[in-house]
Amino acid sequence: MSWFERLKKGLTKTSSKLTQNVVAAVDGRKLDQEAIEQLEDALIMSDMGPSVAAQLIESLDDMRGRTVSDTEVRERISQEVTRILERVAEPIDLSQNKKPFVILVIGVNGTGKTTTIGKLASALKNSGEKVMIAAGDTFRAAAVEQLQIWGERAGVPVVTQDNGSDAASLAFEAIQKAKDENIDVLLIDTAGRLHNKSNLMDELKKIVRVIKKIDPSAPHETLLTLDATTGQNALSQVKVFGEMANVTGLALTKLDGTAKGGVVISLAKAYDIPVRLIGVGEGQEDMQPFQPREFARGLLGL
Ligand SMILES: Nc1nc2c(ncn2[C@@H]2O[C@H](COP(=O)(O)OP(=O)(O)O)[C@@H](O)[C@H]2O)c(=O)[nH]1
Ligand SMILES: [Mg+2]
Repeated sequence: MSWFERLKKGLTKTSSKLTQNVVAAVDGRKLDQEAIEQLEDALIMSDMGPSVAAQLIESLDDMRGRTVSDTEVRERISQEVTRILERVAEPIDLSQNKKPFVILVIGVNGTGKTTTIGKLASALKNSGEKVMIAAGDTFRAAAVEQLQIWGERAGVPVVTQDNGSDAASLAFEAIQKAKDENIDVLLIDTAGRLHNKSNLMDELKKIVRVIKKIDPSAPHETLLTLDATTGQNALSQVKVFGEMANVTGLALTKLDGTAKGGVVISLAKAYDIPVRLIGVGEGQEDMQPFQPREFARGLLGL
């Protein structure tokens, strides 16, 4: 399967519902006010949010009063979606001459931090980088094991400490080790507990402080993972984590498991944070760089 096919397949839940609703709205009749309103509802239902939906509807202005096919409408919407997404589509820039390039991965529990690290480790290794992983979720033994499995699969070393040890001290050890071993990219996993905000905030800040002791310019990327199945909820997570850390990129996971894929557009419009990666499945291959046109076309089932 080509990566576009994989992407398209991953977005099926959103695209089939969206296409069905677009067809129902425009099917063989004039694009009148009623059809427009029905279209707007369809867009909002895919979790794009009202402001994006309004912008997309505006892009159909010259079609009003005409009889148009659902494909024409989907093509037009996908063009406008592409325009919105282009602003935030920026891959992680590894060419900054940092060694190791430190990527800190943060986010609410279950949003896909560990999985994203595993997938990213494979992809980076395959592109020739020397990669190391730090198992910074030191609270759960299962989390460390999960990461070790990903590490083995990718052929990437995983730095661990005893269960319950201090995440910051692990990060410190890992970055030192990465320096000694001439590692190109160090991926640091973290524990995520939103219900314990002040604790989490303190721990994250401590991790960052400790990393900076070794390299003041690190972390070079702070990646926030967001579970797309939570829809508009993801927006508030960006806000909360943005207050705790300097979030430099987003990874949207589980797009395959939801009809709420429109949330990516909502995020792009609300925040100017680059979307680095999207997850469309649980496998090693199911993580892709974010490409706006392909994403938009996949989302609209084109
Ligand atoms: N379907 C699907 N499942 C995913 C994706 N990313 C992560 N998961 C699953 O979501 C669950 C939680 O992921 P995990 O990486 O452990 O989250 P963490 O708690 O943030 O580290 C696991 O069962 C993963 O396999 C994705 O893109 N698609
Ligand atoms: Mg985890």
